[in-house]
Amino acid sequence: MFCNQCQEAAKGVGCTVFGVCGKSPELTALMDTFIYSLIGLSCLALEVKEEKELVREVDLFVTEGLFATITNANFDEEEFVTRIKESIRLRNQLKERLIHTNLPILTHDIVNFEVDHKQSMIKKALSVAIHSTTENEDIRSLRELILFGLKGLAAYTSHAEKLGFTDDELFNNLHRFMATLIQPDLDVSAYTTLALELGNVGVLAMSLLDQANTSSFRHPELTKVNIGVQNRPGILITGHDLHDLKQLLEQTQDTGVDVYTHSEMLPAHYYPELKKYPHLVGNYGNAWHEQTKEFETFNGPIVFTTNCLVPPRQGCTYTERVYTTGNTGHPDFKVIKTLADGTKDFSCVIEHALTCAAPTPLETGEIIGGFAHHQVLSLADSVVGAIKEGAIKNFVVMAGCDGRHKERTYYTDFAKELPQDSVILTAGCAKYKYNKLNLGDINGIPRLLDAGQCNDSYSLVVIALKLKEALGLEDINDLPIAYNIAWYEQKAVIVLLALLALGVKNIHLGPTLPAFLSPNVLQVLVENFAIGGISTVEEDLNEFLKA
Ligand code: FS2
Ligand code: SF4
Repeated sequence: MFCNQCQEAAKGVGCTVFGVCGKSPELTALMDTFIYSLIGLSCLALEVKEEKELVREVDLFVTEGLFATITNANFDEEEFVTRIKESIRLRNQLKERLIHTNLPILTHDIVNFEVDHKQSMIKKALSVAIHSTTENEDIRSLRELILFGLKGLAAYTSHAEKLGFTDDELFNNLHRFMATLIQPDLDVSAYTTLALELGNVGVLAMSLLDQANTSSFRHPELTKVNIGVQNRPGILITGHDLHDLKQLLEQTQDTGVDVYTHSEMLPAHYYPELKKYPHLVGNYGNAWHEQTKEFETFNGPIVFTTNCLVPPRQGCTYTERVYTTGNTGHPDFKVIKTLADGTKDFSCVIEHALTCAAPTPLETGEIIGGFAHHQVLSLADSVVGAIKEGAIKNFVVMAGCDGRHKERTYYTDFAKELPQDSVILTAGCAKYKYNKLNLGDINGIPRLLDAGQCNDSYSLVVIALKLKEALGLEDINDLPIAYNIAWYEQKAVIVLLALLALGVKNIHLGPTLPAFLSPNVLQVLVENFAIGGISTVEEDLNEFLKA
């Protein structure tokens, strides 16, 4: 196997024996063959434009398929066997529509290969995995950058679609960029341009998702979230899918069961249309990688709506309490299927919860969040006033992901050591490294402004653009904002490309730089965008802060 898509890639190069995340060589191979089949589908979808219904089915299949291959989303080999078969069925349908043409793609292996059983699917990966498609390490690096960015793009597109928001331009671009991954005539310069262009599509996806979330649940607002527990049985919901949470909240009303959020589901508490449910009682625990400890003490059932899922360890007591839905999966966990009308029936989870004890408390108190663009802009006068009078000297965007690596304590230390006149803008599960530090406020403005999930990094850009306007600056890079971003999986890749597309420079990525960036590709990013890694807290504070 070879996989280098996340920050945990073994030895900073790639996992070759077994995934640090728990992905087996067989699962990796199935995902590789599946992605190959999806690229073929995208190539055909670009040609079959007049068959609108069929193409929309393919749009969604490719989107959901890419999402399922994101780190820590799905560990179920049989799920990928089923999806590869479905991909070939759809491929043959699309080919039927093109039978009267002599398009070159129709003779390509990518739309003709046959794999009818699991072993042949695994074998096929040896020659088609994205990492083995070229000897040129820079082209390989750029193809990986684009593929991993597309996975993040697919996740955001999928979330928006679940709430009824789609954009043909997004799907067309998804297929267009997928098709570039097998083009033999694209050189390093063409792929570099494409990678940066993909960032613009990322902005479009994040903006659509922002619109979907805020139209469905209204604008996030300043909210105090309880981190203690109540005495009734509870269901813990994790991942990023707010649509699933909404359905769970409706179905648990008046059942005697409380709902708690875990990890990236925390920002659900900030939305008026979700926080209005009195039985959405609090946030339990911390970031995703703490789940192996925290699920033990939660006592009730747990619902995974998206990544990050950690495979259960031997001897753990919670396996029979875990349910997955959507693109997440693990052979040891039960599945909540999507019904024909697109809804989900959580009644078995609710019945299960009623047989369980209430959660064991982990901590007490409250955390504050809800500082997405609408809420922050309503405070714009105070914020601009504080900047002008020098009370706020710096903002530091510390968005992104949390992870298991010990060196991530850097982010806790960085937050602690920041001067008192600095404000952290955060989004994503990275916040758990410092969101319980009680960092205080500046003239009533909290020193930690949490905009929401990783996809709400878009909110931080909106805030930056508005501040630029309010302060009469020419360039977004003239703002007193430093970017110290922690990354882990592929949604962070599309967020990074989106920030670059918006012209943001001097982004620092940590705790380590992506293993899939070749030295030459990294050099291009350094020269054009001054991208860098991190060093010690002391050195970085000196280097990053402008004033
Ligand atoms: Fe955190 Fe995991 Fe949010 Fe990432 S829960 S690292 O998928 O998307 O961030
Ligand atoms: Fe390794 Fe990350 Fe790939 Fe898992 S997703 S196999 S940890 S590089």
